[in-house]
Order: sequence, then C-alpha cells, then structure tokens
Amino acid sequence: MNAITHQKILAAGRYRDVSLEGVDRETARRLYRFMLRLRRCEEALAAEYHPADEMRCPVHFCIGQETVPAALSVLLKAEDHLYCHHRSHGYYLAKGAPMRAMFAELYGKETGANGGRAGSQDISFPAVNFHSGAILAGATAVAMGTALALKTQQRPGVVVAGFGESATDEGIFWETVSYAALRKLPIVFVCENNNYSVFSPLLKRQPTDNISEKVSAFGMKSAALFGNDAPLVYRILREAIEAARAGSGPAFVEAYTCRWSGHYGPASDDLVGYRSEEEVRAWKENDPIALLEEAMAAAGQADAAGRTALLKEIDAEVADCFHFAKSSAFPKGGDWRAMNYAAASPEADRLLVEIDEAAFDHEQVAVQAKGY
Ligand SMILES: Cc1ncc(C[n+]2csc(CCOP(=O)(O)OP(=O)(O)O)c2C)c(N)n1
Ligand SMILES: [Mg+2]
Repeated sequence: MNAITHQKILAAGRYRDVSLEGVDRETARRLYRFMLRLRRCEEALAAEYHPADEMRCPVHFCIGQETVPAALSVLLKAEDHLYCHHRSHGYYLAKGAPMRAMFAELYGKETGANGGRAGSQDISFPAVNFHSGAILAGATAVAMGTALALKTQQRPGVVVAGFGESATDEGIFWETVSYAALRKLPIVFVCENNNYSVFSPLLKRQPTDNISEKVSAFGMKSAALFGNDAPLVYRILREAIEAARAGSGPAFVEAYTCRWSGHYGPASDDLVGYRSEEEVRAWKENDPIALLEEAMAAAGQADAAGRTALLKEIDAEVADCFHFAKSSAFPKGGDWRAMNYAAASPEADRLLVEIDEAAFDHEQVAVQAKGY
C-alpha cells in the first residue's frame, strides 16, 4: 500500500504541516494569487452556467484542486509545453493563456481560444504551448511525443502532462511511462489523484491504489504527496522539473486531492451516493487556499486587507471576461479545410471534406441539453 492514501488523509483530519520553507515571499504571493484567481473565475463560471445556459459545452470545474496549476504557473517557462485532460481551466491559465479567450471559448464564440469550436475540455492555446484533450491519457502520449521531439532536435524546454488518476486505468499511459523512462525524456507527469473517475473510486478500478509505486517499477522517479499543500506541491514539482530540464529524465508526481464540485457542471452529484458528505466536508476543511493563507498570515505575508484588494482586482477581470465572451459573435462556419490544424494531411482533408456543411448549425439556435 502507498504511504499516503485517501483513507489516511481523511483519518488525519485538519492538516497542519504547511511550511513556506524553500518558497520565497514572491513565490508564495504568486501561488496564492493564482489559486484565488482560478477559484474565483471558476466559481463565477459555475454560478453563471445554469440557468442562463449560454455556455456551449460541458465544463469540468477544478475547484479544490488549485495547487498543481498554481505551482506550474510559477515553474514553467515560455519554451515549455503543457498538456492536460478535460479538467483544463487551471492548466490553461497556468501556461499564461488569456482568461478572456477561455471564457469566449466556453461560450462558443469566434473570439475563443479555438474560435469557439473546442470548448472547455479540448481547449488549446498553441501560442503558449498549451493543449488539452478529453480522451483519457491521450494527451500523455502526445506530450511524450513532444518531449521526444525536444530531445531528438536538441531544443530547450520541458514538457509537463497533467491528468487525473483515471488516466492510469488506460494502457497507453503505461506505454508512455515506459518509453519516457527508457529514453530519459524531459517530461514530468503530474497526476491529480482525486480518487474518482466520475463516480468510481480507484479501488473499484484497480486492485491496488499504489499508482506512484507502480510507476517506479517502470524505472521512473516517482513521488506521492498531500496535494492540497501548495508549497509542498511547488517544491516537489520544482525538483522534478529542474531535473528534467537538466537532462536527468522524467518523473511522476502524484498529488492527492479532492474535486469539490460534481464530475462535470456546477451542481453537486453527491446525491448519487458515490462519496459521503463527511468525505467532502473533511477535504473542504483542508481547503488549499485557506491552508496557504494561514501559513502566509503566520509569516506576516497575508492579511484580510490584502485579500480584499486582490479579490477586487480578480472580480473586475472576471466581469470583463464575461462581457467580452457574451458580446462576441458566434463563428461563421466557413471553409472546414482552412481549419485543419495540419493542412498538409491528406487523410484529415478527406475527412473534413466529407463533413456535411449543411448539417452545421450556423445560428447555434439549439442550446445544450440541461444534463450538461
Ligand atoms: C478513453 C476515455 N474513456 C472514457 C472517457 C469518459 N470519461 C471522461 S472523464 C472520465 C473520468 C476521469 O477521471 P480522472 O481521470 O480521474 O479525472 P477527474 O475527472 O477525476 O479529474 C471518464 C471516464 C474518456 N473521456 N476517455
Ligand atoms: Mg479522478
């Protein structure tokens, strides 16, 4: 069994070990600001999702899981590449992609990051080397391919692949880990282990819950840690990313955490009965933002006035993003072939030509069913 498990975290109650050791004042401020900005923007999106029903895609919120994106926002450079799964908003913002284009993408507008055609779970922003993908573990293999390209072409930079623990239910994840270890690729795999794949707990999907131990059996450095401790997540990821950058090869980091919302959409799905009220309450008592705030306050680095000023600034940005998204136009349709990311691919062109142009709802009259 793992040294750390969800059961052990819940049994331990309130976590009291946040330490700012190795995290300078400016880094702590950046981690805190990032988490607050992400939390606030997601809470605003969640509040607006229903009953307005104007967003054109399913949305997976990461409220409660802010530490990994926050650490990456400090650690990654422009030349680095970040790939992630369907719970994409934190990662998108971590790579410095604009919040306005994210909101517009969710609203299906032409000013969106992908012209309104990808939505939340397939959003990308190639200009900052950010890509997400809804196919579980799919992005891990693509990320590994990017790391292979960096290495063989001797280009600078590291690749980070972020995903939930359910990616490790997929065979391609293990092939990816094996090959990355074999070739000592400059890649860091970050698993946000929130214990659930939709409604299924990990121990109903795999015979053991020792993901990081299994990964180390493939010859890769791996670590498991309490994922709501932002400075700890930062320190461990810094070590892994610096090592990959220095040519020492890949690493796997497993951050135990909890998503506060339902699997998708703003509503709680706890009524289904797959996890208990006590479990979610216990995790909320270990709110990653509150934990960091307390440690910073104890060190004289945070206070109520600072928080109020920060929230005012963030709320103004979020309001601007809503205005931008809602007042933008829907995409016009247009030539599908021009939208082909790799226009040189004859197979992709053939598939695109076969799409029935008339079947496209140019006016976007139909609104997503409420189930999303
Ligand atoms: C290959 C594949 N199988 C099934 C799905 C359907 N699916 C979407 S999200 C999800 C659960 C994902 O759980 P996890 O990876 O742990 O991430 P979390 O949602 O917990 O953040 C599933 C099964 C999918 N997207 N891709
Ligand atoms: Mg999960």
